[in-house]
Amino acid sequence: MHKLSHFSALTLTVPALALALTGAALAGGGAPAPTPAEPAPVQTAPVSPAPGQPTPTTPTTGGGYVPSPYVAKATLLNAEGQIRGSVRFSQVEGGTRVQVLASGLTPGQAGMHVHANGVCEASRNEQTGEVTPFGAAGGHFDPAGTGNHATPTTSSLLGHAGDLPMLTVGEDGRAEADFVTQKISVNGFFGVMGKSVVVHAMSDDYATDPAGNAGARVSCGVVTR
Ligand SMILES: [Cu+2]
Repeated sequence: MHKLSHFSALTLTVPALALALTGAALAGGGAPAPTPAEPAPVQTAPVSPAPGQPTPTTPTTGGGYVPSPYVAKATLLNAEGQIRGSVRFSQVEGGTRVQVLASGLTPGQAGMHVHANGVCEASRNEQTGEVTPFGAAGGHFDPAGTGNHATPTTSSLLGHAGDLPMLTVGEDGRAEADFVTQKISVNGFFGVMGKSVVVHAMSDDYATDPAGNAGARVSCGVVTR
């Protein structure tokens, strides 16, 4: 790890990313190749637990918020555009804390994922004409390109980073969740900022590609500052 202050590390990140992008665009073009940049190595908490470290299930700071600039939120809307909950992401010791309050869901277990696009519009299949609510949110957030729908504790290098634990929905259609995960961060390579959160109608089997057989997209929220 380079001994950089937070300030200099931050200022280096954007040029490094720009170099990486330029390098990708110019690949094969004969231009001088910039030093390959690893994906956003600074600013974020480790995504994977250190070897031998248990996965924490609660924040280590007494359950309160940890003061941090690394906070993001999403307002969940249903397909009619009505507010149906909120999701808060905060960088805490041990990972990213995710706090969910949701309503208007199908009682039982409901799959919940970070999806790749920060858009909650419907999509339309050009061939069949079929409209998918929140289809524009795309597939599961998978920055490592694993193509693998997996469990909420699978490393994001081996499965979708966006595969979050299911919500448990009461008979009143409401759900609450509060957990810490190491699969995602607020910003950076595994960052949820600018992505979306989608809650589904059915349970997630944590296995079936691409989306765990979790059924229709019931609510969606774009993750913003
Ligand atoms: Cu999903």
